[in-house]
Amino acid sequence: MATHGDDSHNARRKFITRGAALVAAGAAGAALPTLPVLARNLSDEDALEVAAAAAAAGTCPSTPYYRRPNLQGAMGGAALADLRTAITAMMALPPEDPRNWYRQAMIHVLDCPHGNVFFFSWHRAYLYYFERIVRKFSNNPKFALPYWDWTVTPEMPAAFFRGDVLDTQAPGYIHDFPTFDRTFRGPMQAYWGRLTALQKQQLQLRGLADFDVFWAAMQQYFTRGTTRLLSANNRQLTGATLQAVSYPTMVNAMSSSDFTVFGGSMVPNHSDMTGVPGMVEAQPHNLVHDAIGGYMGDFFAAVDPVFWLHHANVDRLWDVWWLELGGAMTPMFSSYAWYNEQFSFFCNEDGIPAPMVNAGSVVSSSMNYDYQPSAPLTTGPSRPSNATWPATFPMQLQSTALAINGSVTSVVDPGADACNAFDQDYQTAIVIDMDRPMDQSAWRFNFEIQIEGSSFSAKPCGSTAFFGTMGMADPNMSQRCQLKLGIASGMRQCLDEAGGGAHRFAVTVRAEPVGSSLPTQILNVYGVTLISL
Ligand SMILES: [Cu+2]
Repeated sequence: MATHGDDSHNARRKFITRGAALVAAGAAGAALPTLPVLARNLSDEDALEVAAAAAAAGTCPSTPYYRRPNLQGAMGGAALADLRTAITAMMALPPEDPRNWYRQAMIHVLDCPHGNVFFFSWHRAYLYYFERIVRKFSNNPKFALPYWDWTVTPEMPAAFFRGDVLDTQAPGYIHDFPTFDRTFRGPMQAYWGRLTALQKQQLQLRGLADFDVFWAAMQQYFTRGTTRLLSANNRQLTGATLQAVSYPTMVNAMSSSDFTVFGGSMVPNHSDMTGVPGMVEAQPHNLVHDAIGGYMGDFFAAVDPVFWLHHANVDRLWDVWWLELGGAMTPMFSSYAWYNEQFSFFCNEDGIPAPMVNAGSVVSSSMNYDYQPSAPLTTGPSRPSNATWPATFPMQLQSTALAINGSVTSVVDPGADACNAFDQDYQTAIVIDMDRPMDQSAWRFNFEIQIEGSSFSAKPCGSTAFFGTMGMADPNMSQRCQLKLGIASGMRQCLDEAGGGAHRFAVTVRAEPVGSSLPTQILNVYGVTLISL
């Protein structure tokens, strides 16, 4: 085939321009155009065509529009009732059917990106097809996935603890690996035999080189325990998790208009999980997963129905950031690798494979849905491009070995301009560069800030954690990694107590065990950097 580099380039530029208009229209509440669903494997040129068509398509007014409801609102109960009906039906499907409840959850194990720039768009596509399947099996063509806004309601909804199918303790859930193995090994082995070359390549990149490696991971999820840590009488998010979902943390997470800060760093492909997660992912997303525990604590998380409401909220936050708070997606559209990345493991409501290119799962309005508004969020002031203070402040490490229940401290003097900016709520973050733990789900990192030599106590300024154990078999994963933490309030508190002027800050990172295992590994810490967002 002839290449038309110029044409593609122009098509993409057109899409960017129109996409921006489309987004502006969406934000203004105008009627929104629709996008044909990408239900086949698209070439690069096709993708550009479809995206351009989508942007031009104010012309398909007949497709219904879905508004995903707030679980706490008037529509929440009815949506949960539909979800119950659909889960019951999906659990009853044969294990060979890709719409079976467990089969849907295994898509996450096989393909979900975490810690990189594909986190939001991949999960958007996953929710999109799941929602279509629920529409079919709830017999409600108007079903839209409800979301759980944990910032407003930091406790797991009671409906998930009532012994019906929303409760993972209900009959119908499998809690022992032998039963799971008996039911699903054969069908999954057959599925593996039918994988496309692209799927095999993507699994390889993920460290799932063959079926046995995958199945060992499945066994591990059951071995780690499937019972939630939260219970009917203990539904509250507490401590580090409560801070991670709090309003100040969200303001910080929303404040950078750069998608690779908000949404995760660029990596060559979505199967590569060695990037730096965005702050929504690393803080509320990961810590809520960990706090709920059971299936939610690892990559088989989508077996727990609350997964879908948790991720609907994460997905909603992407829209809030982009459509309401001035986040900039547009630079991403010129990244060929990001725009054309292929997701190849989804299926539609008829059980037919439904490959998706990343470009197809970026604009929620083009996927025909939006969100019922929840409590408004804002951004804090961000560093202006002509700021008199630097964007990054490398800190001096005072020690380099981090063990469970141990800590490392580093110090920096950001100078008077930066301190003044921080004192006026300019948003800041900390990046720690260290070894990736072997058992990454067993570690949590709590950060504290103190003005050096101050008589005031250190201020907790947030916590971050990894999610899941995926990739433990992948040699690429046992290497250095970076975690970024938005500082919710510690900096401001320190400065308030210390008065104006320049100060030397000390940041202490404490490693704390999550769950019952107590890792003995010592992590090397290579650097800590303070960032002005
Ligand atoms: Cu998740």
